[in-house]
Parts: sequence; C-alpha cells; structure tokens
Amino acid sequence: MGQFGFTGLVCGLLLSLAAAEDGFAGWLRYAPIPCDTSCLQRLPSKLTLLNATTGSPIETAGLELISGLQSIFSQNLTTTQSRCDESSSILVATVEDFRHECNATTAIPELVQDGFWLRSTGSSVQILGQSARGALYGAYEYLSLLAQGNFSHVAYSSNPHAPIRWVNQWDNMDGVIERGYGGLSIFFKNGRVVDDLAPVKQYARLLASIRINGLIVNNVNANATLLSAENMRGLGRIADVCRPYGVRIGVSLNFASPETLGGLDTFDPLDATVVNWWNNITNSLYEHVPDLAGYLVKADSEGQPGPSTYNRTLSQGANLFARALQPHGGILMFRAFVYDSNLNESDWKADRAKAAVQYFKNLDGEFEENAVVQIKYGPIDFQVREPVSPLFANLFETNTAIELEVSQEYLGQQNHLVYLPPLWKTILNFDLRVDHKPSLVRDIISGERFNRTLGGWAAVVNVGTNTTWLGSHIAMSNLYAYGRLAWCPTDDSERILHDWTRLTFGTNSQVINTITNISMASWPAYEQYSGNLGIQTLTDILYTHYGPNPASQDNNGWGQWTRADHETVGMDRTVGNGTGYTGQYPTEIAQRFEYLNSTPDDLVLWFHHVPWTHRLHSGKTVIQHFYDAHYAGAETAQTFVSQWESLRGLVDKERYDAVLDRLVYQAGHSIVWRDAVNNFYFNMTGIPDQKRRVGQHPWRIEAESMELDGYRLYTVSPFETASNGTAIVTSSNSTTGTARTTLHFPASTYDIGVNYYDMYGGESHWTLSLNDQVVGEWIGNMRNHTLGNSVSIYLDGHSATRVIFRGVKVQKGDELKIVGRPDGVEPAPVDYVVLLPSGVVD
Ligand code: GCW
Repeated sequence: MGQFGFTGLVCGLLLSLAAAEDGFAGWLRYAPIPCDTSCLQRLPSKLTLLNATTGSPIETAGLELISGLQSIFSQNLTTTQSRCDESSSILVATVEDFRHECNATTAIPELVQDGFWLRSTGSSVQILGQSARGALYGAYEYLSLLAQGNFSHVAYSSNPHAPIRWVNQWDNMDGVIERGYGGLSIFFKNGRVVDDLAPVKQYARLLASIRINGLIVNNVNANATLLSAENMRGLGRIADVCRPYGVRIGVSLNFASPETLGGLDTFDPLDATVVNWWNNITNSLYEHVPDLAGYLVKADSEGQPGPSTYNRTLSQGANLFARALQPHGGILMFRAFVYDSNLNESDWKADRAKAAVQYFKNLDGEFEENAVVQIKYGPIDFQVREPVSPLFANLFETNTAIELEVSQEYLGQQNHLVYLPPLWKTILNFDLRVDHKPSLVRDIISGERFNRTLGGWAAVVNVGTNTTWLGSHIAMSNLYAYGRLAWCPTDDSERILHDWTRLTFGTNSQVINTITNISMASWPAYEQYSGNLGIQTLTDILYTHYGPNPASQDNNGWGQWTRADHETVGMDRTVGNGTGYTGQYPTEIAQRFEYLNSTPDDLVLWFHHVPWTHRLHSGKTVIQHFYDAHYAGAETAQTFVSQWESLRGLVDKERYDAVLDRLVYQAGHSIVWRDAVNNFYFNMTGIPDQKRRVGQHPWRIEAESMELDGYRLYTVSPFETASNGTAIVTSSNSTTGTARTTLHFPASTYDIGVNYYDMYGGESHWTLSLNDQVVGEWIGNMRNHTLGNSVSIYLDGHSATRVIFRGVKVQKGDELKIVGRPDGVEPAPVDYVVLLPSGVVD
C-alpha cells in the first residue's frame, strides 16, 4: 500500500470505524460480516488502481476499498504493481485509462458525466468511471453491496439523472447554523474557517458515497466577510479536504458585497466597477479553489440586497455572477425564493404563492447558460404538503434545479421522525402537462423535458457538530435518500430505506421491517397531526417553525394564510373567484385545481376557501377530517415507540436508547400538536367533534384543579397549547411548588403521563409520587441534552411535552403529588396529569 503513500490515512479511517456507534460513520460503518475461508476465496484479494495520483478520487477509491474489505471481512487487499491484473483483483480506473492502458476489449456501455461501470464475478471486480469521480462512486457502490451482504455477480452501468447534485449548508460565519438542528457549524467559528477539518472530511466522504458532487458551505443569508483574504485561504483548505472525494465546494454570496466589503459606493450589477470587483473576487477565489463549483445567490428576498435596489432585473443580477464564473467553468445557482413579505391579507387576491412565477416567468431566456434557477419544491416554503411550484412549468429556456430540505424546518426539526422521500416524490413525479405533453418535474429539472444541458438538485442539509450529523441517527435516512434520488429519482422510497437500514443498523430483517414501517408511516402521521388538506404546517411561523400555533399563519404580511374564521377556511386560489394562482399552471393542471370536485382532498384548502362543513371526497366534513386526522396521526406516533421497543437487543444500546428517547418525545409532542390544533379550531368554529374527543379528556387531571402550594395558575399563550388554556408555575424562581390530588379512577395499572413545559434557560426538577412513594422524577433539560435544539423560552407549543411512567398500580383514593423545583427562568411548569389505561391515548 506504500505505493500510494496513504498508510497514515488508512489507519485514520480504521480507527474511526472502530469507534462507538455515535453516528459519525453514518451509513459508511462497514460493519463486520462473518466470512470463512471459502467465502474469503470468493472475494478479491488484490487491488489495482490506474493513475491513482495523490489526492485523486481514484486514490480515495483505493483507500475506501482497502479499509472497507478489511473492516467488513478482515480481508487485506494487496495492491498490485501490474497495471491491468484481472484475476482475484479489483481494478479501479477511468474508462479512458482502462481502454488506453489495458488494451481492453470489454464492451462498456456509454457513460455520462460521473457515471460508472461495475462488474463483479466474485473475486474479479472492475470499477470504471467516466471520470475519476465516477470511479469513486463505483467503488462506493461495490462496497455498499458487500456491506449489505450482497455477493451477487453483477455487470451494469449507472448514470446520474442530472449533472447538478448539490447540498446547501446554511452555516453562518459565527458558527451558528440557520435552521440547523445538529449543533454548530463544522466549517466556521468566530468569523473564520475552523482549524480542524476532520468532520468536513468525513462529511465529504458521506456525500461522495451518495454521489453528491457539490457543497455550498455557507448560508444563503450570506456574510460578505467570507470573501476576506483569510477566509479565502480557509475555503482553499476546505476544498483541499473535499477534493479527494470528488466534492466541489461553492459559496453563497451577498449581493451588496462590493459596497459593504469592497468599499465601492454602489453594488449596481450593471456598473463597470461592480462587474470588475466581482470578476476580481472570482479570480481570487479560483486561485484558492481552482475547482470551485460556483455560487449560490439569494437576492431581493427576505431583506437580502439585490438588483432591485437599482431597478435591475433578477436576471441582470444573476448574470453578473454567471459571467464572472464563465471563464472558470463555474455554475451560478440563483434562488427563485423571491416574494413580498408585507402582503395585505385584506386583499383577497394577494397571494405569496404566485410570487416566483410573477418574478421569473418574464425573464425566461434571459439567464446565462451557466445560470440555474433554484426553485423550492412548493410555492411557499417547505410545508408538510404543497402543490408543486408552478415555476417549473414556466421556464423553458432557463436551467432549473429543485430545492429540497433535508433539515426538517417545519417538519419536526429532527426531533420528530419524518421520512421525506414520499413527500419529495409527490413533487418529482408530478406531471405538469406542459403543452399537453408528459412533463414530470423530475424530467424538467434534469433538463430532458425542455432540452437543457444543465439542471438538477439542491438540498438544504445543515449537518452540524453533533456526532449524528443531523442531531438524530434516524434522520440520516433523509440525507442518504436525497443522494439516491438525485442520482435516480425513480428509486423506490422503501427500497432506499432498506439499503440505508442495512448499512446503518445491520441486516436483521426485524430491524429492517420495523424501521421501514415506522419511517413510511411517519410523513403521513406528521401531516395528520400538524396540518391537513393543504392548509400547511400549522406551526409558529413567526418564531421557531416548530410547535403548533395556527393563529400565527394569519394577520401578518408573510402570506402563509389559512383565512380561517368561524364559518370558513382555506385560500381561494382559483382564477374564477380567488387569487388566480391556479392560472399559473398549464391548462390541464389549472383546470384540475380550479374546481372543488377535481381538487384532491389533500390540497383542498390550498386551492379553495370552503365552509368548515364542506364535504370532502372522503365524505367527511373539513372540520371532522381535521379532528379525525389529528387523532389518527398522534395515535400512529404512539405506535412508533412500541415498534422501536421490539428492537431492544437487536440494535446497539447507544443508538437504541437515543432513538427511543426521540420517539417517546415525538409521541408526547404529537399529542400536544393534536390537542392544540383541534382545540384551536373547535374554539373558532364551535363545531363539536362527532366522536366527542376534542375538549373531552376523561383520564386527565388539570394541574390547575389540584391543591397547590407554592404553585400558581398561569394563562398560557397561545391558549390551545395548554389543556384548558391554563398551566401552573412556581410562585417564584426559588419556590418549590407542590400540587396534590386524590385519584378517583378505578383501581388498575396505568401509564401515568405528565404534560409539562421544558423551556430553554432552566433545568427544573419534578418528582411524581403516589401516597408519598416516588413514581418517577425528571429534569427539564431535554432541549439542551436529549433534543438537538433549544426552541423556546416560553410556555407554548414548542416547549410543551409529556413524560410517561409506565405500568403504575393505582388504587382509588390514592394521593398523587407533583413537586416541582424551578431552575433559572424555568418555573417547573405543569399542564396536566393523565392516567392511561392500556390502549387509551388521551
Ligand atoms: O424558510 C425560510 C427560512 C429562513 C431561510 C429562508 C430561505 C435561509 O425560515 O431561515 O433563510 O427560508 O430559504 O432563504
């Protein structure tokens, strides 16, 4: 192995693989698979690399194969001197080198950029890439098969769906990640690039293994200081670490940089000094990062500067950067997320969803060839359900890419399991019927439908310093699946999950089935308890985008309105009577959504304003659907816990416990969601739940109804995030509070739940006792420890949560007591206690 000069690196890899199951290895664990002598004989024992120059992806492929076979089978590959040895050997090369050097006659199907060919006859393996990067992808593919215990003889080529397969990080220079739920930045700290880039190297490795070829390292709300001389050197170091993995880095730019950083008195994109300034910056960047992938620009959006300051068009703004990049072969990703955030809700026709088409449609054909318009999947903002952005059907002479979000903003922030590929596929597989011809979104972004040469994918990922990357082991299936779909969007969501699970948790079929069941049920369940029928995620859009707060959607300029009132709900986006949004789609689609009878239930409130008593295709009224769905979703979330518990002993303890903690939390928070949304609309409409559940909680004891000492009542806002609108808090920050009650429930064994608030800024302590015997105690530190983020300093839908003590024997007349000791600003708040007989979810 000395031949390639990477002895030290190999050891480094092996060490990290031997580490604890803390998630750092992701799906690249290369866990051991038993392999006896005859099994070993069926594996290659030698490795031949053609042109493995130092730092090239071919060399990386060799390193990965050596460490992978060593780790999985304890098989030590010996590297051969011979150029084209075929027996018992893995050959890794580019197709070109292979043809040139090996006098080869093998017929290899045509490969496109980054594609690869993989042939394995057991002991002989050929891995050939269209490029060195493709060869590395082939090596990861082969290792993925082996790591899943798949020894099949194979011969196939694999080509990417689109050339752009990027991830975006929203990392700020101070190290905080916007909408990041897995810790601080692995790239930046205190305004500079960090010294230790080991996590970046591992991230690049994970990305390469799912065939991601571009990485934007900083937030789209960009800070111009990234372009300082010192930081350019830092970017050079980041790029050096990523290059061996075929991952090219790029940066987000702040449009006003010529003024704020460069000291010019303008940032007008048509001003010659500005053009010059950006050209110089671009040239300097390429000196540090010769293979810079390009730029990402958010302009004229949410307070970010842009060309509108000088009455220039968005395309004039975009082309400034595109042209600066052209001599270097870079790509400009220009975001379509441009909208007015000061809309007037009293204007029936105002509609944020129309913004992207309004801003970009007329600019079609005006963007440079190396510019790509990056479009969020829906017209608003990463909601639990949105129709596809109509902009995909309005740009024919402009390159486009879809923007997805792996980071679960609006979708539980990785504290809730939500497996996203089924959501993404509703968009990717949507047929927009442009000119009455098949026009699947995935074929538009690949460039195929409108004959574009450039296009593809971006996903906001936001990994951080948490060893699990995203803050949760199980959320990593979304990152894995994103890479898989960007390569091949027709891959099946469940099969992707099977592969991920085998690689991440092993090949036990119970583990695979259980994780698949939970994951596949997770997006539907989350939609059911967080926002149905296309009303959007009913989260707090003015604060952290996490817990419930339906009222926050309306009466502000953000345009994420529900228009809910006593009688009616939903946005009328029809041409006939509403905002006219449906008219932005091609005729067939516009017609489908224009009318209630052809609009699917799951988008009815997106497109129509209807009475709460409107009957859906399902036969239910809108309001009853809300009630039922919120109950069903929360009930499904409860089953995640028991399903996961069936894996005790089948998953290593470290990850078993961590995932269990999250799922228990999710089960409790899904009830917070359910009750908040149901109570909110029950209060608004006065229409009772036919099944008499909403507002009826026979197994609860409200904290405010208990006998209190050192506790006082607290009116929670928003009201629906406390049972009965009221909680209790200690009378001061230093007073211990006691709440007692006598139980009148029938003698039985119950699970006892306590709903309380776990706020940021304090770690209160609570004890629950029955007849002075302690049942359990807990600390309000989840936000700091168990969960990946700290979300609220208030008693609200973000901090509301439930702790459960299982199997407690209760006699009629027992005295239940909660003692709460406040800490910091957290006054040991309690909402209610619930006694759950087996099978009851209250
Ligand atoms: O959804 C919104 C987020 C912002 C984000 C913005 C965007 C980076 O709340 O945090 O800013 O989208 O996509 O630009």
